[in-house]
Amino acid sequence: MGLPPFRRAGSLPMQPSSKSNQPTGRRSSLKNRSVLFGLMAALFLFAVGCTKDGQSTWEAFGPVAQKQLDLFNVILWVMVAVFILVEGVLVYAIVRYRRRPGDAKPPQIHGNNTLEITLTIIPTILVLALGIWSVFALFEIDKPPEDGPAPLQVTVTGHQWWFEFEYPDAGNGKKIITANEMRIPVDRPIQISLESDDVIHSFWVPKLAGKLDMVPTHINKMWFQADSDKITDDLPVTLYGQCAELCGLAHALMRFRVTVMEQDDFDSWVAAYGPPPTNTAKAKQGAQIFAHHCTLCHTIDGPDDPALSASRLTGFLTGGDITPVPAPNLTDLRTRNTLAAGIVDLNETTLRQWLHNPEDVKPGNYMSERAVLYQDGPANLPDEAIDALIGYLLDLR
Ligand code: HEC
Ligand SMILES: [Cu+2]
Repeated sequence: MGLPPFRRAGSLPMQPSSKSNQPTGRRSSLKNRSVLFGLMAALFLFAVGCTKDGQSTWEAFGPVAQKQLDLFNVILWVMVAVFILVEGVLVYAIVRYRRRPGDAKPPQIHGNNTLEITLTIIPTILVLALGIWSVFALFEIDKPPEDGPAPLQVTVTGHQWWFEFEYPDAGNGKKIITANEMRIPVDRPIQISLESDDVIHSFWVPKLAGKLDMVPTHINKMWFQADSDKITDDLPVTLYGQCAELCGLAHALMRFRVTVMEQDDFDSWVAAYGPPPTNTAKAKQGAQIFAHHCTLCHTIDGPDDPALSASRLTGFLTGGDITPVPAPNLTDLRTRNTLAAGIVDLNETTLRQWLHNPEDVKPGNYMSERAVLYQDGPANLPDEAIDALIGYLLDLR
């Protein structure tokens, strides 16, 4: 037959015998192939589905993200060019010089010094150039520029499954502890220390900087800045962040927001940070219920007392059914826009749902698991009590 031995008759679809013998099998394999193609296309669209408004890595709002994006773009496109070139030559050679029936055996050669040296030198230069440039870029974005404005310090602690933000000095020596929503002034470097109280999490705000792990017993440092000339919308602008390290049951529900504000607005927020007022009967009632049911885990009257935080953490790590756990500081809850680590918008309805049964809003969270109130599912609290709590926490009049 003139075919090499591995081409056994019937083993390839282009063999006339298989074509005439199994027409249905061929059609169904074509169908399978289109299904597969469809799935791949859907997966691709899904993968590129992060919109510009959302959590996009393709848009940089500051110098750190911009440098990383530049690096990424150059490496990506250089490699795309190399890929197209190499694959192009390969495919051309395969098609153009394929073996045809009756072809004589081609001359057998070995080695080609010029070609081998060229093909060693080009990739070496490419890899070295991109490597050296990457190292320089790393040093460049390692620390905020020294001649710029003084950085604002923020310590971010990862908890299962929410983020805690601590400003040792947010302005005029005022210390602030808040959760899940970080506020930063525009055009000012933010120096971040990353910590974790339980497992490894990862801190990621794509438009400001690449991700960095939050590791228990070890502090990782990073910085970023939001530049006003890169942000086209009016301030304040809200950016999306996300825990990027699988950290347990509710990992996918561990988001956060970064709100970029004018320095003046930031200062007003700092000045207003404090416990919700208790100047109405309802708020007083809410405060009492809060003191009774919630202060085991939550602080509401300013930054958490370090000794209390430590004892909550010990309670959490020692385990047991009903113990204190680290929980979001609720001092400024009324100034926030989201609830339970950015899962839902914060309003009366969602807060009611949360206080009625947190498990409905965020499956697996440690409030429903560990608070006495939720041991049998929904809270065992009268509606008026929940009303009073909402009025107090959100400062409703
Ligand atoms: C056993 C400890 C514990 C008790 C008691 C507790 N909570 Fe929580 N609470 C938590 C934890 C942990 C979270 C974080 C859940 C998450 O997002 O995964 C939380 C989250 C919240 C949030 C969302 C905060 C945010 O930043 O979005 C609110 C509001 C809240 N709790 C209110 C209350 C109120 C009101 C009470 C009392 C009726 C209460 N909690 C009792 C542990 C507790
Ligand atoms: Cu996490």
